[in-house]
Amino acid sequence: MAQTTTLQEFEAVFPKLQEVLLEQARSYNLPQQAYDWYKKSLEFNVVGGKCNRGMSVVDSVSILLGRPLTDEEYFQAATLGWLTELLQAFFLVSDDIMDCSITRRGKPCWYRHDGVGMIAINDAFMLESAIYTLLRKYFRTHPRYVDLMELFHEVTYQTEIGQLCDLLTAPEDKVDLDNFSLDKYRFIVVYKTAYYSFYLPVALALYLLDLATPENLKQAESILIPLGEYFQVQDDYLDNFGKPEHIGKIGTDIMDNKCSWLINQALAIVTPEQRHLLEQNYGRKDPEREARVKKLYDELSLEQRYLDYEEKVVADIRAQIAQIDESKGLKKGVFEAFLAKIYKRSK
Ligand code: GPP
Ligand code: MG
Ligand code: MG
Ligand code: MG
Repeated sequence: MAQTTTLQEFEAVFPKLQEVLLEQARSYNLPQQAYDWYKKSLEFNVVGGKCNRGMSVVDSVSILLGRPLTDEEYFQAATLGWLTELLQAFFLVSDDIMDCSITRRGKPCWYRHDGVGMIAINDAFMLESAIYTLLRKYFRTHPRYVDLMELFHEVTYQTEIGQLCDLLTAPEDKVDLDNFSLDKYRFIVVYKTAYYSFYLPVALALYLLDLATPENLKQAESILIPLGEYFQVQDDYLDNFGKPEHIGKIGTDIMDNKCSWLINQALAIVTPEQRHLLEQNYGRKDPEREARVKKLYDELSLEQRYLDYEEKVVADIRAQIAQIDESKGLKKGVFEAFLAKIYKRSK
């Protein structure tokens, strides 16, 4: 049976990649102050997360090969893993500005650090650039280099259209609960989360091993997208029901007027009076009004509704995994590993 990587092994690869990025900056004679800034941004924004996406690339490669990786194979897979973490860092630094978030990974969001502010926007762009610097450095002669590059471009676009819909369904100045629907919800989460968090790591593993075909990529997508949808439902559930000390971030979905899973569930079962309460209190930057919505969520037993949803969706996903035809280069274990990592997660 193939090994699964540890955070410690995975993190051990990053210093070498960081050095490549800093070497690039030095080759442009970046002034010392800017060089130090870039180094700090890399250290603060890229390292320190759970690295589930990055480590999934390594584990997927190992499962697809059916054996532990050599040092060289580990380095290549972990490098692609770190590229997914750079993409994630680019998204999170930007998302926290757009969502007016306070904390991330248990610390103040980058844009809220002293002297950072809107420079964080440029820092986010530089995190994105770093992906292509490293991809070129290590994979330029790989037979699937262009596929790897196009995959990052496409997944970035997909995440951006999801984020656009997420933001447009959550205007700051106009609360209109009719604007929410489960169909819109599904579009938002599939694009803003599922492609980059679930499809990307597996597609990278298939390309790295030069096993990717249009058929197996489609089949992987058909399971990974529902998995990613489930993952974002968990994120929305934890936004309200998770403990900030435990999840490392303070939920903002109610005040931000988000088309979240919880509000969509609430709207499906509210009485007219309860709907009126939501209309008066949802999407306002006021902690007292937020507390009223939270209380209604409890009265509506949304926690239990979530637990029921979780059991049902996991049973569906397990049934889909069971149907995978392993003769096309995929392995059920790739998907089982993802599911095991997120089932009943509390952060
Ligand atoms: C998660 O949504 C989605 C993203 C982080 C993608 C952002 C995309 C960009 C193009 C910037 P979320 O806001 O619910 O995440 P969290 O709860 O972690 O803030
Ligand atoms: Mg967001
Ligand atoms: Mg956010
Ligand atoms: Mg969230």
